[in-house]
Amino acid sequence: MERIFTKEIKNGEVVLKGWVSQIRDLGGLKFFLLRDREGIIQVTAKKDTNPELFDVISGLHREDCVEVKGTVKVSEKAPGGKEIMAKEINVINKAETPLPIETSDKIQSGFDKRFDFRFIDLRNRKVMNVFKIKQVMFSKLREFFEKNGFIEIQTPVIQAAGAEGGATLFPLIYYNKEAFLRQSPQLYKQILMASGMDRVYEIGQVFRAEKFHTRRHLSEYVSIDMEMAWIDSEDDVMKIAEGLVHYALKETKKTCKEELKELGIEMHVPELPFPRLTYDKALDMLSKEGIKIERGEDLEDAQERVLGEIMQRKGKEWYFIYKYPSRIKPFYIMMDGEVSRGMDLDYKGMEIASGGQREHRYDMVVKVMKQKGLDPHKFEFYLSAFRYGMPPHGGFGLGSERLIEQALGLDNVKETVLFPRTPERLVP
Ligand code: AMO
Repeated sequence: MERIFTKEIKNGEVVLKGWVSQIRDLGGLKFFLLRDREGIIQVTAKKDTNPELFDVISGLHREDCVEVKGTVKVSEKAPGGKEIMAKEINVINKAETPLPIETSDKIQSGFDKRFDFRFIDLRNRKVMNVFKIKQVMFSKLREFFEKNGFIEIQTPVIQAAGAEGGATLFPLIYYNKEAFLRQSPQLYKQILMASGMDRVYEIGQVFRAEKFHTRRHLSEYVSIDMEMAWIDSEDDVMKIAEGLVHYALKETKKTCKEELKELGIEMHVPELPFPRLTYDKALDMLSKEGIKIERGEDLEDAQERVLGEIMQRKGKEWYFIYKYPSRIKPFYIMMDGEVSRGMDLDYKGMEIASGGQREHRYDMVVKVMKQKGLDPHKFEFYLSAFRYGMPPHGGFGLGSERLIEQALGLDNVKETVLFPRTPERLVP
């Protein structure tokens, strides 16, 4: 007989495989809860009808791997209204005791312990649900890109030059040369705009050597990047960004009803279009709350949070900030004098995505690079794409972990990563 998941149990004979979650002894009746990926079911043995199995259950420990053959019985007392009357219980592999961390919701271990034993941590359904929802979210993000004519690309992770500033680069030795782990697919997605691909997206790991210990920084994260050609302004990019998150949230909410319910989360689907605040307007709004920011300075995390609260009071969780001063935007963003065509997308007070219209004129890119203290010679491979017919273009990079963190109301981006990389954590 083939093994089925607990969720698929109807009636008759079944074979289940999973972990022992809890064991109970009621004298003449012994039972345990068997947990597999999809749920939990009670497995019962009676002393008078099945003395041998009774002894097997006595020898079980929590988190042992077991195979159970038995018959489905309707039972009002059992969780889920059904139980399995065991005919055979095989212990496939034993778990050591005591367990290093808890798998139930009741006792929460600290982050460090949980990540050391992530494989056990994931046996907690609430933790597992985050990753089930994340998987659906990724497939919906992809679906949106496919529906809107974007071609999926993969660009190099090992790179010769970084696009996002030297401070956060991870260097490595590439044969005898210095190389870096990519901070972003920025340079390559732009090069491809000169190829005729027109619309591309990439979902992949990027690396930032950021010695921050915040709820929003990781040393390795998955960036959702897109780039599109023949645009008129940064507004074309904003339209794709808002369409993307609107679609992903709407469809994930529909698909993950059960998981969201178990987590006690009401996922909000934002209305389109999202508000577009100019940088000046954002500063004015903060100034009214007593927060003064020098014009020309970037918003800090705490200031972004206050802006998020102001916007939430207006019923808006999502909003763009655009028309940033040119001096705080990277060299690849188009600048109209002092004001840039860069934009950020914020979600409940946290920056989720950043992008804008790019500079596509060779002379201008070189000029701005020099102004920002970069050596154009190091970027020859990138700059040559601007010399043989580069169309106007733009795009953004969106942090997938921050998106999931905010959508699920989690306290830290690390909750959304199976094996997080932080300044202190390189294993597991
Ligand atoms: P930026 O550096 O702003 O832009 O990054 C884009 C988005 O990536 C996420 N992010 C991070 N998430 C977790 N940990 C980090 N250390 C971290 N750093 C950034 C954020 C952020 O909004 N090349 C440009 C994008 C573009 O213009 O297309 C870039 O990488 O959600």
